[in-house]
Amino acid sequence: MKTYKNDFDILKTKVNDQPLTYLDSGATSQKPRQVIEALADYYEHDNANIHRGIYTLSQRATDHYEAARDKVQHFIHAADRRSIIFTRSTTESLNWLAQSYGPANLKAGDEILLTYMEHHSNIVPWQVLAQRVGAKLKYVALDDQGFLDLDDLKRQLSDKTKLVTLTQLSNVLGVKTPVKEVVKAAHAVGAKVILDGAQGAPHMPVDVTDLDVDFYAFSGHKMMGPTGIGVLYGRLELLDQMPPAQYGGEMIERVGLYESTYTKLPERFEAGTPNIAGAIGLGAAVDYLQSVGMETVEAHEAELMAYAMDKLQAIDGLTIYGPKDSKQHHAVIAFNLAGVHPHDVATILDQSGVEVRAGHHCAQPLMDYLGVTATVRASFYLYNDLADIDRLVDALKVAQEYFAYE
Ligand code: C6P
Repeated sequence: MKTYKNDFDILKTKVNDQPLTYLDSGATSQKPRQVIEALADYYEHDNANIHRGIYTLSQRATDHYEAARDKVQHFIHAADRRSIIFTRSTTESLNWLAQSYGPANLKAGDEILLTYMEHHSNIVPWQVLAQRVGAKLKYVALDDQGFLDLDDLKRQLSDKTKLVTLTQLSNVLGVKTPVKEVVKAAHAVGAKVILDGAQGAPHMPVDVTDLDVDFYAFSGHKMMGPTGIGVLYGRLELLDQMPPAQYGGEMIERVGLYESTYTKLPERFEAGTPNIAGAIGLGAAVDYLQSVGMETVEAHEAELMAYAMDKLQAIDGLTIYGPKDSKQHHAVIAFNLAGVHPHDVATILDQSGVEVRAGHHCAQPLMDYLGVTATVRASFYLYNDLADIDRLVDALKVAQEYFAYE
């Protein structure tokens, strides 16, 4: 298995006097040197505000920022660069849709279809919208392995459904959702589809044009980019009709004392000084991922997953949530050790330098659905290798011994 660790200096660090085994990329990924250098390079050589200055430095900063937009456009195969709006995160992208697209397009009695595996960021904004306009939220069931129940989705779709909003990859169950089938069924009743790509964009090739989704949201920090930068992709004609999400500088055409007109896409959605460095860093992350190739990223992770599933399933008293077939399970493995609280497991693992997440993973409705309050979660990325999984397994055995599991 090829190693990519050398591009990530942080992986040479120690925690608790142990070599770092980073298995929490689902929460945020590490950044390769290429991304860190792009950020430093921007601040050292090109830093200026964008779109405003007539001077050279500002033009240079603007060029880098807009080049990052082009890179993102090509990364997700959007037909038009104006469809790429820079936001702060997946969370902000989804909130903007709920606050801006929502009230302009939904009314009392309309329905929004979600799934039981959504992250809080793809639930709470819709609850607030539903309360605001009098719409109703409905949830699509999962089967006993955690896959989306397409039949249930089709049963629940009707001409009242205005939005279907779902994750591309569950941050707990590791399942992919059947996006194309969902889009086909939703469009047949005239509903729009929002895809939460927070866990999708980092791990698989994405083609929003082929998927035919109406909106796509994702975060830079989970795909080797900096924190504080995210993306909202929208179908051009939908973005064009959507009221701005925020108002202020940069997004205007002409400001009068009592009324203003707004500029064109994408600037209309980027009020104020944007996260210029963040966008440039995200562009560098896209370059990095593309230099490896998203198919290679996927294949590398599939190998890790196959190895990890085998090793974890062999541990007595360990329950894995989501499909047991490693080919159907991606990027994250959520599990529990019988008789040991997930927080205790994570604390013991930390003593061995193995960093995993424990808790509800911002998916409390899914935890309720699974009948648990919390799980441990190990999540992988390109820079992990088989030795990381061996260290996870060894540390889990230490945890079992510590808590004297029989
Ligand atoms: N999940 C996790 O550890 P932000 O925080 O805006 O970058 O991403 C929100 C988000 C939305 N959808 C899904 C499917 C997600 O997994 C996340 C973030 C992290 O699982 C932090 S809770």
